[in-house]
Parts: sequence; C-alpha cells; structure tokens
Amino acid sequence: MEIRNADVVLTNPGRNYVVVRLETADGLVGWGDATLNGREKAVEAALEEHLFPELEGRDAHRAEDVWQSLYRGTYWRGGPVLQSALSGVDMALWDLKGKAAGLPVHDLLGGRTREYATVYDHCGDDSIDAIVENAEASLDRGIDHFRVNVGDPMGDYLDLDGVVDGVLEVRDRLGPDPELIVDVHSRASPREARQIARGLEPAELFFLEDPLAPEHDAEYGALRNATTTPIAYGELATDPFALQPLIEDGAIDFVRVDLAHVGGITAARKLATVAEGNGTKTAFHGPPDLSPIGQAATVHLDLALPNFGVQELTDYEERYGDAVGEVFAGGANFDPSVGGLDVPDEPGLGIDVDLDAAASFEYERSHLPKRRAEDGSVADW
Ligand code: CS2
Ligand code: MG
Repeated sequence: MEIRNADVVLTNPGRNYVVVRLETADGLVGWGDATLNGREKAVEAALEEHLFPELEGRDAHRAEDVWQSLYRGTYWRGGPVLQSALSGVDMALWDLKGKAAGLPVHDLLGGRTREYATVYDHCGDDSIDAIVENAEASLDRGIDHFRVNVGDPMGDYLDLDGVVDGVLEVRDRLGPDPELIVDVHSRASPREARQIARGLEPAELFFLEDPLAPEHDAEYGALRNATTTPIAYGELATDPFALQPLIEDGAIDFVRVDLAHVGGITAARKLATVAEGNGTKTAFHGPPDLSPIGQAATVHLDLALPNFGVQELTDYEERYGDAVGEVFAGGANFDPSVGGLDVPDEPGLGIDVDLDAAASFEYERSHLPKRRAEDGSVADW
C-alpha cells in the first residue's frame, strides 16, 4: 500500500482546521487532523516541507515505522508543531489501514470494549444560575458529567475563593449525583493548585483538569499527595514520553492528551497502555479546535481501551451550525439515549472530507487570546 500523494488543506467552517490527506497508489484516501490552534501555518509548512517528502513511496501499512522515523528518526523530536504534523499523518495511516482491511479503526485496535464513550459537557458560565441551567439542559440530553467552570475565563476564573466557593455552590444546587469537572487550564502555580484541589474536596469532583502547566510536571506528585481530588492532566503534552513517568508514579488519575498534538492514535495508545497497568484512566482532550477527524480518531481509541474514563464532548452542529457538516461527513455521533459518542462501523475512521466545501471556507489568521494580570505582566491564558 504505497503512499503516492500527500496534501494538507486548511479550512475554516467556523474555526481553522488543518486536514491531512494521504492517497495510496491504489487510490485509497486517508484523513488526519493536524490542527494546532493559532499555529496552523507552521504545521502546514512542517508537513509540506519536511514530513511529506519523507512519506513518498513508503508503505502506508507501516504506521509504527513511520511514527518512529518521523519522531526519533529526525533527531529533533517533540514540540507542538512537529507533533501535530505527525499526529495528522498517523491518523491518516490508521484510516488507510482500516480502509484497506475493510475494518473500523477500533477493530484494528483490539475491538470494542464498550458500546459508547461516555462524555462530559461544557456547562461553565458567568453565574451559578447559568451553570445550573446549562447542567439541567445537559441532563435532558442524557449527559451526567459536566464541566462547571465558574466565572469569565479571561477574568476572575482563577480567583481562588471564587472558584472554590462557586463550585461548592454548584454541587449544592445540583445534588450529589452528577459528576463534576473543573478546568484550571494550566493557570495555577503549584501552591494555588494545592489550595484549589483541597478546597474542592467537599465537591467530590470527577477530576480537576490540568491544574499545572508542563513546566511544572515535577510538582504533580506533590499535588497528588496533598489532596484526594482526582487530577487529570495532559492536553498541552506534545512529548508522549515526558508524560510517562507521571503515569508510572501514579501522580495523575486521568491522562487527557490530545490525539492531534501528542502524536496521533499511535502515541495516545502507548500512554493508555502504560496507564492501564496502574489503574489510571483516560479523559482525552476533545475541544472544538480538534476537527471532526480528530474527534473520530479519539472515539475509536476510546471504544477500544479497557481503561477509558470519559470523553470531552464537542457538538459541532450546536456550535457552528451546518458549516462543519458541509466539510466533514460522518465521524462520531452523539447518542442522547446513553449520553455517549459512537462511530459508525465503517472501514477506517468513518469520516469523509468534501474538498470543494473545505476550499469555500477560507483559512483566517487567528490566535488564542492573550491575557495579562492586573499589574500588566503576561499571564497564562
Ligand atoms: C480547553 C481547550 O477543551 C479544553 O479542555 O482547555 O478548549 C483549550 O483552551 C483549547 O484546546 C486551546 O486551543
Ligand atoms: Mg482543558
């Protein structure tokens, strides 16, 4: 199954996505997601100038060998740009392998261990009333895992008293049953993270998401020992092997890497297998800046993993109307009767891209918001 053509397509049906398209000599087409929010052009150049020339003529079945040669084999391993590019190639190779075999990707990964991937919904808002209303609307859609961030993410989001008191009030209003999640978005210092995690113990969170940034990896063990609040970590991780010691040491409870940033299905699966051995579960990143191809790849892996924990939900139609659906057909679908995501039992990832529609939604330069503290210094967004 020789790789003949490799292309990258930037499209913006609501937000920017980086789509990898690999075609074999037999005319099979595989799709991958290489979106890196705000750095799309850098990934496009990495693919066109550096990764694609190495793929020409390679055997598309050898996903692991391609992964190794684009990761270790280039000496300059890791980093968000190169790992996102590699992720897109890796997903497209799994898609091709499934299409060649006539099997869905989750079958290639060992087969289903579950019928659907339980999701968590974004219910954060400015006021407690609004959060409770959002959560009730989610419950009506069959979802019982909610992310309940309190406050404006650009403002008082990390006001320590606000976040703890607000979430405790949300718990009070929603009762003991729903599973609650709070995303710190890597904004806390180690001291703040300990305070938030301990302050939130009475709320019995499902997990506290990404309390610390990757430069504080060494602090996760201390945080874990300081609190009973479960810790999820990893959406910023772009070197899978840097995360491995945290999993092995039991310093985190959920691995939430992003399949479009950590090195695709191949990398996320390696980490999940390490995690299985010590009872750590997965909670893979599923934000709107992951394209439906990335979402489909993630759900295929969710369905196959014995240690799946929960899947972050993005509902593209709800957010962007019909536009995303005009470019991407198929992929993961949400089933309200179970509150979970599933993928069609079609060969490969089960998703298709309409290139004409993609071209009609032109890339628009944008980047993540920049945030400054009250004194004018740069703060983490
Ligand atoms: C967030 C993301 O979904 C999440 O958990 O942390 O929306 C994050 O802000 C974006 O992926 C950044 O590109
Ligand atoms: Mg997050």
